[in-house]
Amino acid sequence: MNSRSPAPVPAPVPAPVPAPAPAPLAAPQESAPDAARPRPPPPPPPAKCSKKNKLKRKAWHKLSRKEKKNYIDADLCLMGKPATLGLPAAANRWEELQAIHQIPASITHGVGAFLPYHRLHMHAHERAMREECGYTGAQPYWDEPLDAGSFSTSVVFDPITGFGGDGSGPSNCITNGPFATFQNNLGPGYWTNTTHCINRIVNDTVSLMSGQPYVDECLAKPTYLTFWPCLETAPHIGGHGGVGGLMLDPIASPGDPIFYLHHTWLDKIWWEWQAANLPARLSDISGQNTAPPGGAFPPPDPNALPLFFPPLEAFPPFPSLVPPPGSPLPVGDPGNQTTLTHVLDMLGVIPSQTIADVMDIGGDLLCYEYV
Ligand SMILES: [Cu+2]
Repeated sequence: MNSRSPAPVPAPVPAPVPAPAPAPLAAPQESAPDAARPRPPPPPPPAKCSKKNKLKRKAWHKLSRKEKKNYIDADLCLMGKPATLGLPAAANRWEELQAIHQIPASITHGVGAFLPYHRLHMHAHERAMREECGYTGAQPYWDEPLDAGSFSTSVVFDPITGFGGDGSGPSNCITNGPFATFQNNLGPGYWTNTTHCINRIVNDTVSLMSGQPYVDECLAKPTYLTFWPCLETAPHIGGHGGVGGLMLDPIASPGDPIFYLHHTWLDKIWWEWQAANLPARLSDISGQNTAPPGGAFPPPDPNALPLFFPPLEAFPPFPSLVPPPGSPLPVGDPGNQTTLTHVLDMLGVIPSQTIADVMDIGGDLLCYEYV
């Protein structure tokens, strides 16, 4: 199903000219013809995903203290690693993962690629932690219905074992926990990119939209075309608006490490929906590639459960979802219909993939399960 190659493959090397017998004093390396240069080793064959090697993604509240610490240490490790890709304002590896959300935000929200894009983004984060910071666990998720209506007392905000608590003071900066001193260089919004703290304005009322009735409403939808806008509305806004502050910035929200727990939760719901009708839902993708005018979120369904929209004045006004003129934007699909061949551009942070590559979480690319 991987019609695109997942990783840059070295260009084919011309057939080597029969080499002369090894000479004791070879010509200096730089003057050797290309064909005579040592070849890079071929990339290892992709590991086959099996029940045994699937990463087990667990709920945050079920992790041991040690597992929580390992996860947070891996985030801190990424924050301490230099950036190498030249993405605007990204000063460390962790912010490169934020930049791949910020730069294409207008074509990854309010569109059919919303869920596939965020699935791959979660994988990019999990993979960076494991491959670059020695993390051996999987990406955990926030089981949000447990805390719906009472985010302020959630274990995720524990200052010792979690991500630190609510913000305070004029800028609503968080004041405790492992990220209290982190200075984030991206956002707010597009390209404004000023250095700021991680801030939060926890809102228990808005967090009601993370409740089980909203999840169940979405799980009952018959098609991706109705499921995805449902999920992007209440459960999605419940997490972003319930935490508030940076998390409520639709463009730069991965500046708060909680983002990854929230979007992994949404990914779990999507997988639950897919798993309820396999294999049909491994290829059910649809939607538009351009967000509707007026914002990323689809209009609320008048027959749906009540929506508690976050107080927009609690954060500097949302930047327009339209990126500044001249911004380079990757193109996912020709035309305005989201298809399986839609390219999810990771801007070099990890290899880009197609939507087809991420439809199955138990495929060779992703290879994880929710437990
Ligand atoms: Cu997003």
